Amino acid sequence: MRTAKITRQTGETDITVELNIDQQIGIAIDTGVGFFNHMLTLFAKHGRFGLVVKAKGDLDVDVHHTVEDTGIVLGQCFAKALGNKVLIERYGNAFVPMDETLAQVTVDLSGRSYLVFNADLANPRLGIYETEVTEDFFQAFAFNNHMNLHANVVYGRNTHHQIEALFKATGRAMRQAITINPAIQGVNSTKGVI
Ligand SMILES: [Mn+2]
Repeated sequence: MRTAKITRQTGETDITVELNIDQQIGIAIDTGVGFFNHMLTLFAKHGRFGLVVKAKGDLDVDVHHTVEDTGIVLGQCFAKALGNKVLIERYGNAFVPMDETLAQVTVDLSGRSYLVFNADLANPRLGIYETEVTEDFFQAFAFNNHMNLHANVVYGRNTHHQIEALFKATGRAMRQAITINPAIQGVNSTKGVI
């Protein structure tokens, strides 16, 4: 069973993430940020991940530290749970529509960190969530899981729909990429290591 549990404490945040990528044992998300809880719950549901997140951050400042640092710990948990990545598919791609919005996410668990993020988010705030931190979350997640993450809103109007479709698509793309395929010999790279 591929699992990880990591706690990270700084002067700004105190975050614990438990991840199980082989069994959706439960989803419980508590970050103090309603919209962000909604997004992480969707990510886990559509990725079929077991995910428990407890994040206490300095929300009296704003949501930035809490959201970015949760991305760091979630990325670290994936890296730890995946280990040497033997037999995994490595690549994943998903298109997810939500009403008028279409999002497309492609991932490569390559060992190299890169984020491409294209989304024109017209509404700056959803509840206390500041929508610009969406890119910061994906940056932190991609860099701490040493992966290429291309997150694109192809088109859309409603900012809630746009971000929600991105998180769902990321969950689905990650599910593909971490899937074990016995037909693969070693790791899925001619270099022999990823
Ligand atoms: Mn929603």
